[in-house]
Amino acid sequence: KGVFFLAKEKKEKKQRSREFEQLKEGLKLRFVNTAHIMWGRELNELTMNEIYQTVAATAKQYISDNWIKTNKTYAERQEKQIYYFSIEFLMGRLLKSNLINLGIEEAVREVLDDFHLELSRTYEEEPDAGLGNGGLGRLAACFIDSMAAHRLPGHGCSIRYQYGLFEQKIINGNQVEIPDNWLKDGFAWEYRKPDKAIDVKFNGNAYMKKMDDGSLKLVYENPMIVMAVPYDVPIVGYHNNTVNTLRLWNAEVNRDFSDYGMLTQEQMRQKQDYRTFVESITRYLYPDDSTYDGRRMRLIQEYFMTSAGVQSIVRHYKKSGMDIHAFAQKVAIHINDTHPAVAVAELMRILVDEENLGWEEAWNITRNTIAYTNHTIMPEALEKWPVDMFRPLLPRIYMIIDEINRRHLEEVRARYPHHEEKVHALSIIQDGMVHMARLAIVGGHSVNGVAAIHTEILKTTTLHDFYEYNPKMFNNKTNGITHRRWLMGANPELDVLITSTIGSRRWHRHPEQLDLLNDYVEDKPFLAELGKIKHLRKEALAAYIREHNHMEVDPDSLFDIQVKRIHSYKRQLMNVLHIMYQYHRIRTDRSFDMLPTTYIFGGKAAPGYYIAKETIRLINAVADRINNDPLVKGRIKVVFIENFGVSIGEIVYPAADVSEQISTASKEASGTGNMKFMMNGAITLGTLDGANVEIRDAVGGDEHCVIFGLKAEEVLNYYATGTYSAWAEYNTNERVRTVVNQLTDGTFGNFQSLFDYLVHANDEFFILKDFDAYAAAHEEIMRRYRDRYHWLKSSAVNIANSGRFSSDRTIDEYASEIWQVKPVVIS
Ligand code: 4GP
Repeated sequence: KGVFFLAKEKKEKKQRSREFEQLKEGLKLRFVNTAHIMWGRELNELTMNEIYQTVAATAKQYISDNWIKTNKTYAERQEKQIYYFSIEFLMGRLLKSNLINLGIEEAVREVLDDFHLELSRTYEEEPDAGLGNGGLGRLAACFIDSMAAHRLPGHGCSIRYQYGLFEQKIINGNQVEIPDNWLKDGFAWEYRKPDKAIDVKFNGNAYMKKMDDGSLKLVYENPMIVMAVPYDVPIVGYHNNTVNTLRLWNAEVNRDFSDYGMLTQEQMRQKQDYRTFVESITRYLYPDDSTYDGRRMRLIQEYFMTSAGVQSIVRHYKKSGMDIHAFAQKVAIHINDTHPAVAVAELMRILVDEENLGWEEAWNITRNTIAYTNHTIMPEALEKWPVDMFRPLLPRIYMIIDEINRRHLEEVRARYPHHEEKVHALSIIQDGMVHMARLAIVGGHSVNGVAAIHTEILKTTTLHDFYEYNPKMFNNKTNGITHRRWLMGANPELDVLITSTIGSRRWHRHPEQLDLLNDYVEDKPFLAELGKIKHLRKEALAAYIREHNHMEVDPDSLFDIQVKRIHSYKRQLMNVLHIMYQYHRIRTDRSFDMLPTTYIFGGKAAPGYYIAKETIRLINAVADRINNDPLVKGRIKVVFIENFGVSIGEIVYPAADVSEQISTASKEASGTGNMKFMMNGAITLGTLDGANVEIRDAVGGDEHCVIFGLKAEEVLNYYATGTYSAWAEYNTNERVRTVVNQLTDGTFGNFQSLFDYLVHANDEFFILKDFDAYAAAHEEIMRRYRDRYHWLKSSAVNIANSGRFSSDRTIDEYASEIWQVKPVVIS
């Protein structure tokens, strides 16, 4: 039997290598042809960027075959489709992940090799599609990857911003924002579809007119029409022929717009104003929200993409011959946070005004179609729009929301007679504001949080009244990340080690099978290899830092990393205060045995967020002082990595020994960076917040992570009772006082701003309160790191139990519990 098996295996191998050679031949032909067609020159005359574009165009030929097949199959089979609406999609680069998903990365590498070209260098040429800012946008990108991987007919809908989030530079220690002109060399993956453009209407006058026969007819006069042109991006499934679509909308002037011909000066001016306005709609991600016009522009963007998206779904649905009455059985619309919440009113508008359905039926369809995810309990992110802004801009949509609310409140009053407080709390329009989360909840059939603790907080606190009103619609879907990008793509050596250790590649498709590694977490040869790979990744990050920060860091030191948006609740400030404390100890306590540590930070601060920008300035001031102090002798290094984003993250996450997840408990809805670190073998140093709670469960408790600090109930209780005093903390805790005083005593410059924020503005996020516990947690990390065997074991335990944090698992839960959608095989 053994001999038979071996022979069979040999045959298969041979067969595979024959197929591989054929694939290479085909690729080579297409690659050379494509280069000639695109550039009209010989390969050896092309720049690196041109080579990149040629490789992308070659890959697109493999993608488009499957894209056509996929769309055809979906149309023929009339399967239910999912549309994931998100104002951000933080995609990063696509070439590498597309090649991995197509299963041709190795072949492309070898073909390029034959021409003395390096595939990895072509990767570097691709700009990050920075169509997002943080967690919510990256989650959307992981989700469409997982939907395609699991053969789910799921598509994205968003905006084609001309400028992504700004590019961050650090100049003299300060964040400077540079426009991110990511489209300047074109975007290789998009397909403009002008024939599929949609009109979106703003402004004008909408009212019901009484007709002669007594009936009411909607009149919408003088709307301003903006043309939404879709740019489609193919989303490639992993080794499965599925290619879904991310549709990005671009705002353009109306199709019969012309500013030629006989025009008066006044007409000319109007035309120009119109053009200027239209062209500004999709120019920037995050228009400046410190001004009224900036905030209004954000609302315009929200309606623009939502209206275009919903209209195009209905049009496509009808074109494929399906019955509008069955819409909710065939379409799921998911709204990622409240930005696309106007989808509720927009779908109602289409069903009632254009499809002539009765209100009741339209309402049932709408509610059964739409579902909403909440991503944060931070009050500033729960969107509300002043009626005075909303109504003139979207007159018909406002009428509809008003009617939705009127009917909704009738029900509320029937449920809670004589309880006007409840009516207030549940009203979509309240005190002159339109509450978007409330619209999303009332107009949908599901509300979910993004980690178990977050969902509980939504139920008990943030959305408590809605939970009481309709408990059944609340559910939890703990976030996940695509292991294809964040492990297989970012850490190929670790991929190989895992596969050869468990003897199978099956975990690529079934990441929960990473748990087979649990059999090896005490296996010394395996741990030795794991240690080597971590070192390799640390060397790669050190090389990046050498190139970009012009400084040396020691890959043998512990790499302690915090990368994420800079925000007070994420407490980068606590991290840097603790480094200041360690520095103080080095200077004052000769017996202090500091484990050589490299502290690495990265993240952008919102341009108008003063405390966040001061925190960046402090990190850089501390880095400057400590890195140049001979007394420290390299025992501490502090690095701030500029312009953190998806591609830099792919270098950073695999290199971490320690993952800093130190948000004030209750504030971080989930976090997803924590999962990327864990999957690459870092140990979590964190609070019991967001998904940290589930990470701790997954690794079996405190032996393989270090948890510290206030619990969510304690934090919420402090807020409720107002009993926390930062001033008292400052005065009674000597360690805290020593460090905080250094903010203004000139050791690092003057940071009165941060001093006041902590001591006089009462330290909203309990940095002083948690400081001692945080310092103790660092001691514990140092103790553990010195025991190499146990450290590596912990690292292995983290990897082995990270499978549940793959977005494949999350997406399966959405598909079966919220969307009721099944996979469709594309043959
Ligand atoms: C983020 C949350 O802050 C983060 O905890 C979560 O992991 C992520 O969404 C995905 O669910 N929220 C945002 C935002 O990005 O803009 O509110």
